Amino acid sequence: MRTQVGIVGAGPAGLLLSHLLAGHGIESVVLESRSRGYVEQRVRAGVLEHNTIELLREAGVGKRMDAEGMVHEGIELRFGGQGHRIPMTELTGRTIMVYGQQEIVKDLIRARLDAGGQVLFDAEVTGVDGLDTDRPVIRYGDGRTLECDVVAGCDGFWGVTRQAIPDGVLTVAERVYPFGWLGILAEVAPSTDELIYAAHDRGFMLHSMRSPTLTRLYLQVAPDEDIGHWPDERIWEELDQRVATDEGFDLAHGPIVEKAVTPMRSFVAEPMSYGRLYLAGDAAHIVPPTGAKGMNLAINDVRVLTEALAAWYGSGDRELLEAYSGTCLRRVWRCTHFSWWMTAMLHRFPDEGEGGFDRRLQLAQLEYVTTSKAAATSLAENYVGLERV
Ligand code: RFL
Ligand code: PHB
Repeated sequence: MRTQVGIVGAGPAGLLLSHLLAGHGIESVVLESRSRGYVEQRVRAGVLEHNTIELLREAGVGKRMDAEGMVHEGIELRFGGQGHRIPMTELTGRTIMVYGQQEIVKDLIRARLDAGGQVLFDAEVTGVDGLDTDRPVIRYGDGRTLECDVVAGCDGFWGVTRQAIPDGVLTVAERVYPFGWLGILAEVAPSTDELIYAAHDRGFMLHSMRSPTLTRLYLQVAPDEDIGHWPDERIWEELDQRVATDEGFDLAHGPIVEKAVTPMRSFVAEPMSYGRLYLAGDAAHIVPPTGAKGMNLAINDVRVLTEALAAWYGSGDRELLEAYSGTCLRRVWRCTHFSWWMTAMLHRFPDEGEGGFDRRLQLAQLEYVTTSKAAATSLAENYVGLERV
């Protein structure tokens, strides 16, 4: 088989890239190791920043998002028994949307298949050859091959495309955090209208949502926490304690329909390209979820890559392709900093220094961002998403 752009991975990055390229008349094939049902049910991100919302609308895949997504104008930071609202829209003029990543994945798969696009499920990529030639070849399934002009590595952190880059080419910057998140999805109406990020003495918790009848909640736990030690009652008990306020707060409980532990890391591989391979999304960089940036970065990468490929196919101009990695990495590092900063401010760390020094700094920082307009605006403009570059 042969195509123009061979895309590895049908996550938000790979699917959106295929869709955007089709808008420029560029052909692609998406190869995905998992089944369609699996990728459509995988519960992950929930927060879309302003640029992401706009891009999905411009690309003609925003209809269900606009009908079902929940527009948010603020978030709450909760600590010391009190809630403090960050009025993001008042401070920045922008809003965010809560709409599940798997819903975007469903919308994109439908759009690709309706347009006659090729998305091959249960097609695991085992290797990529000839990246330093102008005819790279992707190997998948039982001995099949896809020949293309360019390979887009959109296969996430554990994928194979980054591994295909020869040793010594990439510089990797990494931080592994000493905790993870236990995430649940519960069939119960959200207990608040806005997200709550709680920096409790017992550890961080986050109250998010997916719909008027589905609540998404997270608890800071050990990175290697055994989910078997967390029966539903224990999860609710811990959430109740961490979300509590001095006035009292009723967290609605309901049947838990999904639970999983995710370790947390920051990871950036540079450059994001090698020969005819371009990495996008989690294949090139990972952020801890505290800043809600991972999927938004993945989407920004493929926007930049689409423009670069359209220029190259259109006029043979390689300038944007050559600038691809540098253009993306500026935003990646801004978001890596923001995600690290939010993570550091909100979680309990195993070693907090002499007399709880680090904890005192966290509380001083929380106090500052919730009382200073300048500090709150800085948080808000990063959260809703900085301007496109
Ligand atoms: P994905 O979604 O991991 O998709 C990669 C796809 O590649 C496939 N694949 C292969 N296919 C063929 N051959 C192979 N050899 C392959 N190896 C892998 C995989 O099956 C998969 O389908 O990467 P992509 O597209 O770069 O998207 C990135 C996002 O998924 C990720 O950044 C976000 O989910 C991160 N994230 C959040 N991001 C946000 O912007 N806002 C949030 O609120 C947010 N919350 C979160 C998150 C991630 C979380 N977890 C579980 C890590 C909350 C959590 C708990
Ligand atoms: C989510 O709804 O899954 C979510 C929201 C905000 C975050 C991370 C995850 O920072």
